[in-house]
Amino acid sequence: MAHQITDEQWEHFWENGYVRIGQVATDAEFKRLQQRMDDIMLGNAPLDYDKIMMQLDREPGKNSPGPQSRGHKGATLLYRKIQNLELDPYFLAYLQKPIFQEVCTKIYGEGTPVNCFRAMFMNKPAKEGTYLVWHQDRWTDLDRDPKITIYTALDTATIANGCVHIIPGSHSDLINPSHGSGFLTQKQIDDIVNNSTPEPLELKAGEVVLLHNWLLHSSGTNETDIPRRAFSVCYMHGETKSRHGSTFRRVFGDGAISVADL
Ligand SMILES: O=C(O)CCC(=O)C(=O)O
Repeated sequence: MAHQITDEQWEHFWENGYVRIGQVATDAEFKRLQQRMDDIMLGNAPLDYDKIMMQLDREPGKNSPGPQSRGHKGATLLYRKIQNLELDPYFLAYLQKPIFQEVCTKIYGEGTPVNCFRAMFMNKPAKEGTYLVWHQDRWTDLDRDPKITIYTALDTATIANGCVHIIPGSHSDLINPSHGSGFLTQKQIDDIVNNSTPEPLELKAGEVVLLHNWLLHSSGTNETDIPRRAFSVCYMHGETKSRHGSTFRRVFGDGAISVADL
């Protein structure tokens, strides 16, 4: 099959740690994803919610996000994060698009099995949202770092509604090589971020961007009446092991799950 991502786009990715690839879904598919996300939050999707990790943007009565745990937390659009969306047929079909397989092949090599580390909704509800501190996407329990995240804006993302900010080129340095967690300390933020030129990653609704997992990024809160919803999928080498015994679903290669399995 002809490649859908050009050499120039790959050059941009390797040099800067990210690249925009435009909208890859049809308008009808994309509208379905937007609608499905709201249906999931409102409890109207025919899903086994006990398998879906759902976190409210504000814990009732508190000024901080709720716990990250499985199960529906109420019919509201005020969720911050929802994971395990590979269990939803619409999101699974989307994250298994051939263009995303092409990306994973480029990153992990021809024939390498690929698992979904996480298929995640990240939301800054209208007039709400939680600041996300500068970090690289790394996890202490994995025996190797996943390298690629594919991020789709479900709404137009602007500075005002809390778009992601990035530091282009920062993927070439691993900030905390020994401990494996991606979050920066305040001192590292002072030393690294405040001496760099972060850029807002403003996106059109539907636009897709490839993010190197080591690219430093953060995001703010939403000052507007427009929600800032996004779907972010981190693809990992299929042989990656979790020291905690977590298991991950194969999405490309032999034994990959399909919508019919759900
Ligand atoms: O959407 C956001 O605000 C942040 C998302 C993020 O950190 C990620 O996708 O890795």
